[in-house]
This record gives sequence, structure tokens and C-alpha cells, in this order.
Amino acid sequence: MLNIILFGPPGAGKGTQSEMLKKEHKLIHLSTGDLLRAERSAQTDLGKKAEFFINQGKLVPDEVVIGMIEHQLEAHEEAQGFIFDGFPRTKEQARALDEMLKRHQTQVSGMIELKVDQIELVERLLLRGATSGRADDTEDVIAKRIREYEDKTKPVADYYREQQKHFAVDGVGEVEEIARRINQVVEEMKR
Ligand code: B4P
Repeated sequence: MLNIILFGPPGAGKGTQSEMLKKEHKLIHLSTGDLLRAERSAQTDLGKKAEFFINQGKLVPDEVVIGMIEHQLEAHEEAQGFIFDGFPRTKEQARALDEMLKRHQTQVSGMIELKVDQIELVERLLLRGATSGRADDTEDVIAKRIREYEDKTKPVADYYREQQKHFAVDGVGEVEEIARRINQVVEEMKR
């Protein structure tokens, strides 16, 4: 199985690139951001709880997102592999993912980190906020999300570096060009 983690700060293009990657390699795309927003739209208890954290630019508690991913893995027993988009975002989530995949007789193939500088991230998210209506794409919430990323999420890259599973890709440029860079890394991972 090919199990890829797409990693990077808010607005790095994880969602955008996941769309390209899933078609190319026939993978199941699991975005914790999308799953949480779907729960919120359906006004489930989980969704209401998540909304509180998302609107403040904070990470949703580990047990909530870990449970969601576990459920998705069980729902896709036939999958040839997964793209984990926006998960894991803490070391606790990374450890839980390793354990879950082990139970399914598989493992993480590699983490691809999209590198984008902070000025570009803020520009992208403000641009999206102007049309998406996403409550977390406003200037002060974006700043909080980036801080949360620096404090809690960035260290997750070390977890995969230690396992020699970390790959960095320049995330600035045309979407198609970045997709080509990612594909080169995926081919390397498959070897
Ligand atoms: P996410 O939905 O994961 O949000 P994101 O980080 O903003 O998205 P991404 O990097 O995918 O950016 P995108 O492609 O959309 O998370 C939202 C919130 O949910 C989090 O803040 C947190 O509260 C919660 N959450 C999610 N997962 C969690 C977890 N595991 N644990 C705890 N909490 C969790 O791109 C952004 C914009 O840039 C788009 O408008 C896009 O068109 C543009 N763009 C993309 N590529 C570009 C390029 N090459 N050039 C120019 N623009 C580009």
C-alpha cells in the first residue's frame, strides 16, 4: 500500500495537491479539515465541538481527529493506499497513526512537506477568505493558526525524519509544477 502524508503550514496547498495526487495514484484522500467541516455542516455533536476550536485557530483535540481517521480506515478496507491531508498534526496523532496502520498490516510510506514562506501563506489564505466565507481565513485567526502550527505541528516532521521518511518539496509556483515535484518524490518512495 502507498500511504502518503501531505504536510505543511495552513495554506501550503495540501488540499490542492491531494486532489492531483489521488487521481494519479488511485488513493483515498482523507482530509481531517474536510471531515471536520462536514461534521460541522451536519451539526453533529462532534462538529459543534470542532467548530469552537477551528474558529479560534486552534487544533481540535487529538482524540476527536484520531477517532475520525480510525473510522475512515475501517470504511475503506479495499483501498490501495491513502493520502493523509492535515493529519497527523501532533506527535500524539503521529503515534496513533502508526499504531492504526500496523493493525491494518501496513505503514506510512513517507511524509511530503510543502515548503511555503509565511508572507505567501497569509496572502493565499486571505485571498481564499475573500470568497470562501471560511471563518478561519481572517487575518487574526490565520496568525493564530500559523502559531499553532509552529508550536504543535512542525515538530511532527522530526518524527518522520527520525524514521527516514521525510521529504521536502518547494510548495511555491504553479500548481501543476508542484504536482510534478511531488510525483517525483512519490516515485522515489515506491522504489
Ligand atoms: P485544513 O482544512 O487542513 O486547512 P489548511 O491548512 O488551510 O489547508 P491546506 O494547506 O490544505 O490549503 P489549501 O490547499 O486549501 O484545517 C482547518 C482547521 O481544521 C485547522 O486549523 C484545525 O483547527 C482543524 N484541523 C484539521 N486537521 C486537524 C488535525 N489533524 N488535528 C487537529 N485539528 C485539525 O490551499 C490554501 C489556498 O491556497 C487555497 O485558496 C488554494 O487555492 C491556494 N493555493 C494552493 N496552492 C497554491 C499555489 N501553488 N499557488 C497559489 N495559491 C495556491
